[in-house]
Amino acid sequence: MASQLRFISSPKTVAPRPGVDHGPIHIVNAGIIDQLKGLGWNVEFGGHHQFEEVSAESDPPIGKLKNPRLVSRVTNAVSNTVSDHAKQGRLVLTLGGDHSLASYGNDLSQFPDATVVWVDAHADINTPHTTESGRCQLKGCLFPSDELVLPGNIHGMPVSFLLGLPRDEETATLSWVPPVLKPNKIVYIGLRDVDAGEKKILKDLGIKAFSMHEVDKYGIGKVVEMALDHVNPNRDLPIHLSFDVDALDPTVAPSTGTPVRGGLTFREGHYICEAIFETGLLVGLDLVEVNPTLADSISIEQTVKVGCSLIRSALGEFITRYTKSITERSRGD
Ligand code: 5AB
Ligand code: MN
Ligand code: MN
Ligand code: MN
Repeated sequence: MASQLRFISSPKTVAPRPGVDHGPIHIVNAGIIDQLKGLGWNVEFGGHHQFEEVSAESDPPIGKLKNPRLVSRVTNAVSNTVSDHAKQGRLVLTLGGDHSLASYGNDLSQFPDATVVWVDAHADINTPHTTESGRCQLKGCLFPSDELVLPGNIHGMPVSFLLGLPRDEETATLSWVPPVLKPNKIVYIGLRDVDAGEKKILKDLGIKAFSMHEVDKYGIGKVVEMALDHVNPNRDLPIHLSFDVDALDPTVAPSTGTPVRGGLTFREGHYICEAIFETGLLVGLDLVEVNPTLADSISIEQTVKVGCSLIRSALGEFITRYTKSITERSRGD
């Protein structure tokens, strides 16, 4: 059966810093399709999703939510496309764009038992009520410390939508997102910039998170093992890997919208991808938040290349042993 590559452009206006919609085009131009074919995948490229620009006047905030109608339309279209391909047994790779994609919402609907491994500096579990403003420095972000991050960024909220947390008039426009995720089915790796409201949600719901502190303390091998033990103790449930490049240290992936110091090394990031592939349980993969407009050309190339190599690692580069049947089916072996 074929694997399906799905490339997503999400709109410029979603994340606080424009340009993240260009990430997928750079990753494609860097040769990811041929690279994956070289790994033995039967690749179907679904094309770039393009959406018309919507003026700020025609999409005013709902509560604090920025660009709610546009984001809703984009993510809904992406979600339906992903769903169509997942239904046909394809492993769907979604390139962002920012993390508001939430495309795996429908992907997960195809796999009710699926578990989510969310690799990120951020928890992306704000609700339209907890989202807060603050200075970059206080937010942990690397941009000039007096720069103000305004609230309402939907890329900081997808997990809360998948959990079905916000359900009121502020979120009506995004109420189509299926609440497919249970708190015990998601695990985080790489966190180091979590807002106060997010910490409370994580604590209240008992969601397991391995921050950079645990990565330092136990090493990445043990952390991945503990993370999988939590959500997938018998290693028999499908896994969706959602990888935000800002989980990596900014020295490794500088060209991203919300870089935070003290992140995963090049190898730690790749190890996570390799270990997930090795389980044979991967059913969906997102690689998001590559923003090719935020740095000099060398940093951009570095970030695009690291994005490509994370994808290759999650899809089997250097791993000859994989244990279960889901990936074998998708890989066409
Ligand atoms: B990303 C922040 N928590 O809600 C917010 O890059 C950052 O998808 C969100 O992880 C970062 O605006 C979203 C301060
Ligand atoms: Mn994210
Ligand atoms: Mn992030
Ligand atoms: Mn971001």
